Amino acid sequence: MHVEKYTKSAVGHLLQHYNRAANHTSNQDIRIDKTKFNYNLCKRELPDFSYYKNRLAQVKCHKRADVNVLCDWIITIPKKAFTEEQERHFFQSAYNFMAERYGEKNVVSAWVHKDEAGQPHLHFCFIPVAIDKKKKIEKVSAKEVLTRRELQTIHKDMARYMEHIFGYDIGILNGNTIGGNKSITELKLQDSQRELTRTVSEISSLKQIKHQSISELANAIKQKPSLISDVSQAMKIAIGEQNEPTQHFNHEERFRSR
Ligand SMILES: [Mn+2]
Repeated sequence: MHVEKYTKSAVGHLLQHYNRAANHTSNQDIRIDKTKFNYNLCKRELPDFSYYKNRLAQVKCHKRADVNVLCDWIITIPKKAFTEEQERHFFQSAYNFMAERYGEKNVVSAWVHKDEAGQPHLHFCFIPVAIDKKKKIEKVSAKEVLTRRELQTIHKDMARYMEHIFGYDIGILNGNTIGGNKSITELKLQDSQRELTRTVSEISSLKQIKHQSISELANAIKQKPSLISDVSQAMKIAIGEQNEPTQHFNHEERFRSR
């Protein structure tokens, strides 16, 4: 099991990726004939994105674009012979454990993917809500929810919980290297999302580039993902975070644009 954190700009796309509402016919890693076997353990009346927006509106959240508003614990079923019923029991138990730990109302979706290469796995997606001790209000803070201590203890706690449920040590995998609990596409998607978010926020801080140029850039990146690092580097040079040998950068410009 391992966790990923995402900013607002990634959420819409991610939720569609989890529930397979996005078009995945071109994705080689997803076997679309098996998509019908996926299921969501989080039953809501509202669609996931609406629920996410509603819940987010109930808690304090900084407006900054780099705030992590969604976390995803990916829990892979161990490579053992499980019946369909045992598998469901495993994921339902994992869901119960996580919902108890992070608050049921913070759960946005909990899809079990059975249509990817590797083992079936659960994407336990939630808004990281902590209590502001001073103000006594709920606030979004991945930092305070997923502390170092939390990351050190959750694996052990979950293993103990599962042992209690199943009567023996089920052997929960730690980390994302064993068993391939994540498709390469997912990993790539995350990297691109992260880079793109960074690049786009850097671009918007420049303000000189019109909206259309951003769409064009996004399109270009979609077609050639390797562009991202070039663009990102170019942006760093442009806003003065990185030097280049023939620097003709105008510092006034930098301050005016912020
Ligand atoms: Mn998946």
